[in-house]
Amino acid sequence: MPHRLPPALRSALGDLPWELPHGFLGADRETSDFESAQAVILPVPYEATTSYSGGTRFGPRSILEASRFIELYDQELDREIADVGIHTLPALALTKEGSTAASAELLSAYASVLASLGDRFPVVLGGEHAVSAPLVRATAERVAANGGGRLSVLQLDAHADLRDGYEGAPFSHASFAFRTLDVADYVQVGIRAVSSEERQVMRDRPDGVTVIWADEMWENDAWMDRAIEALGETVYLTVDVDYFDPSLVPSTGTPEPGGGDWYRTLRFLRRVFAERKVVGADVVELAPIPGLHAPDFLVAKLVYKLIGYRFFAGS
Ligand SMILES: [Mn+2]
Repeated sequence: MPHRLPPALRSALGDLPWELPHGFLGADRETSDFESAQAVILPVPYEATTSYSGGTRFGPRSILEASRFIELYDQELDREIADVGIHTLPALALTKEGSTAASAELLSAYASVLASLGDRFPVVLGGEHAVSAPLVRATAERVAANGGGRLSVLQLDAHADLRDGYEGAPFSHASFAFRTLDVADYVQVGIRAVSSEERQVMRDRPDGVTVIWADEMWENDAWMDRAIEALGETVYLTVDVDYFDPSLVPSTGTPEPGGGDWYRTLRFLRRVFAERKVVGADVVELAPIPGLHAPDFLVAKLVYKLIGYRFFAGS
């Protein structure tokens, strides 16, 4: 379908086999139109403070590219999730004048995006995890302004990101959660690499930070109840892809052995979406490895599942 062709060319060239567009799912204009879309993808390929190995700025592009090859029919939910309409915004290129300026820019940009979305479900594709601090803050402020109470953040991650700044940068990928403890409570799942200081932050704030250690997840499913009970009514979901075992997703800056697998994670997330109101999500820290497509595809499919669960988790 020649969705992006100018009208003047459509009649003459409309039957040619044009490549799919490069937005999420390669969706054509009819199914991805902003007005009718119920979900919106915002790529934020921001990378400044990655500590080990880089490449997260290529994450959004690889996720979008891989998403073009996802089967639209979802066997678990028995429907084409894409029918909800998924619109992909242009990528937001944040300022390079330091992480503090970039964070402020994203806070104000995302607040404006949220104000224009209405009830649409936003999913941000990072970029490094530093982007989640302004996303959480803007979401928390909007939820509070609408009388929704205090925001809970569900963080799937190998790391707690509870450092009070890292290598001189207050808005670092390693401190996004600490930076937002004033506006949100955290439930952190899959954690398996923390500093002594972060462990102390967890001990000092038992109500503000609930931790599900990765090794607990492999014993039985009791952690799922504990995690969901700790979540308030309104939830923001942030997925650092290093949450997954690196045998599934080696394409990330600081991989840690252990962590989440595919089906257990989906089972948990479906319950979260069914039992709580999830108002937004981000998926960050994919640093694609050229030629290794499976992790990119996993992350793209995860994003598709999140959108599916948002609208059909209880069905
Ligand atoms: Mn992490």
